[in-house]
Amino acid sequence: MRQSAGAEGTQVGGVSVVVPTFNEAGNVGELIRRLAAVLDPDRSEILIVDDSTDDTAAVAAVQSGQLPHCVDIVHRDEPVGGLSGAVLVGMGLAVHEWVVVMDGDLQHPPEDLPRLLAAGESRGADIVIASRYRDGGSAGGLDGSVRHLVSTASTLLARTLFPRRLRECTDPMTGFFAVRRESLDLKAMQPQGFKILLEVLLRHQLTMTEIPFSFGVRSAGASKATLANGSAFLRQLVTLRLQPTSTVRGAAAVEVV
Ligand SMILES: Nc1nc2c(ncn2[C@@H]2O[C@H](COP(=O)(O)OP(=O)(O)O)[C@@H](O)[C@H]2O)c(=O)[nH]1
Ligand SMILES: [Mg+2]
Repeated sequence: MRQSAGAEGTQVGGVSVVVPTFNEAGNVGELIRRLAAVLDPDRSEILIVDDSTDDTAAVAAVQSGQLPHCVDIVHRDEPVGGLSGAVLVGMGLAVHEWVVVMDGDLQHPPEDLPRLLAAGESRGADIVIASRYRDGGSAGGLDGSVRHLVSTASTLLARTLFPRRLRECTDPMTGFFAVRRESLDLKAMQPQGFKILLEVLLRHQLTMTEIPFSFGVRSAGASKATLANGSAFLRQLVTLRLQPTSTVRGAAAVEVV
């Protein structure tokens, strides 16, 4: 990653930003605009992998047309693997050194990207996890006490089932992270449901680090999380527990900003 001074301040390069979208027409334009402000147009790309039934792809195309940045909009008529499947498609298309995965509803602030990548570079990590539960972070944008409870309980469950691998990972449920593209083995992943980070962490040997971040309030539209996602998460945990997974090489070396 290199930083350069763009018209709007410091811009980062060497990064492919993967955004899964499902009916985010009210958010995707602002997301692309705010991402563009922190990305060097010559050394970055935004990959929108869209399964929408609304005009998310059209809105994204209009916004992209006003920018010098490389924005690819992949619309899937036959979505396979839901959110996680979409992220996998994006990872497969990515060309830059770092792959950032983030949501399309602005709950993951684009302005945190430079900090995410700087942590990976300065600490020599393969993956940087943006954590809501690290000191200085916040899960305030979770919608209501039930969502807070589900998030806390599922985090606890995952860390209990993988005590060694996830010992130093405070937020294995987050959808906001940066991973070095070359450290990914896409064929090793079997995505299902919402929790792609678990697949990334448990099926690879990665040195990881975390930064705290504040999970914002969804900007427009409604959450796509359903009870079915909850049961997919439980199936995913069982599958990962029963299958041999890789050892996280640097799990003990987590640092915090
Ligand atoms: N491509 C794709 N994106 C999805 C799908 N389901 C959810 N998303 C996107 O994944 C991100 C997280 O979903 P969201 O509904 O905000 O989940 P929450 O933050 O847990 O409430 C958002 O950008 C959604 O648009 C899906 O089936 N396919
Ligand atoms: Mg959301």
